Amino acid sequence: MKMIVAGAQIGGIQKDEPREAVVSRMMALMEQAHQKGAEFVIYPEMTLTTFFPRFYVEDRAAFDHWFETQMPNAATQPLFDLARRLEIGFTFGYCELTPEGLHYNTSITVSPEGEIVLKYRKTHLPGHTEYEAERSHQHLEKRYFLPGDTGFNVVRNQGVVMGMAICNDRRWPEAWRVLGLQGVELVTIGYNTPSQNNLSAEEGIERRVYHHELSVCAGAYQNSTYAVAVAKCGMEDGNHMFAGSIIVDPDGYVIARTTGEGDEVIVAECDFDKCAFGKQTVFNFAAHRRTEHYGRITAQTGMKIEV
Ligand code: CDV
Repeated sequence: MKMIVAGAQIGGIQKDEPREAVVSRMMALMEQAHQKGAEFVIYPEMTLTTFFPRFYVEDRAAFDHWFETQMPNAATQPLFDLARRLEIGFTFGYCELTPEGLHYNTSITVSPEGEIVLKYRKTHLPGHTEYEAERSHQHLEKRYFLPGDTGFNVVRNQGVVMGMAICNDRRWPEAWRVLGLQGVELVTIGYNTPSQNNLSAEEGIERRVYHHELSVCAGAYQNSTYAVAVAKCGMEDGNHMFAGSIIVDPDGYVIARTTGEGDEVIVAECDFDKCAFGKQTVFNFAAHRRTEHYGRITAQTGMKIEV
């Protein structure tokens, strides 16, 4: 089973950029992906807005305008329509405000028929809840979002077992393994990673990009799955986020990568039959996993030094 998949990297989205303008950019990228033969397109985390958790606001409701109460909605419907016309499936991230008033950092997978076939709400929220004066940059995801309540699920879409993770999730092997245990063949990940967001002068952009790539390649290899990680990047409201969008094969090799920091499409032909080899050999979970020794993974959150 072969399919060309596309990563649609998006350059910075400024505070006052309307959803409609962003959706036009997404549609232009989808057209390009289609011209390259792609049947599935992956967009970044929080594709529709600026990465507002870099800003502090006392009354968090003042930021509700960055959330979607419906999906699709008037602004995004043209993207859904185009995808249906081109017979393309896609996934993108947005900020979700539920009818119950709950806020999530969310991603959806949409079939070529325009149906939302899977929703995922970000599990691992980085950063902090309150303004921290000693920090050079704020990262307030914990203030504006609840930890996701969906867990990591998969769906068979276009013949492929697909699952989603969002940004910081890619650094957690637990997320990958939960998807791997469900036979995932394509993990899609959108991200917004600031090039600078703490006080460590030593952690330059090069090291950050390396850790990003290391995490995605390891996750793909250790679960014998394709993975596509796609950035929103470049300068946003005066802040830089790194690019580095990649498509990775089940051996953990990068098979396509972006070269710039703006809107850009990358494609790769994925032969999903290649996922079977690792799943049947080194990572044959049924044959080799030893769950009797993994209790701490779910019983304990933080590190405990007992010696
Ligand atoms: N949006 C994110 O989750 N960003 C984090 C940063 C803050 C480290 C990431 O893991 O890329």
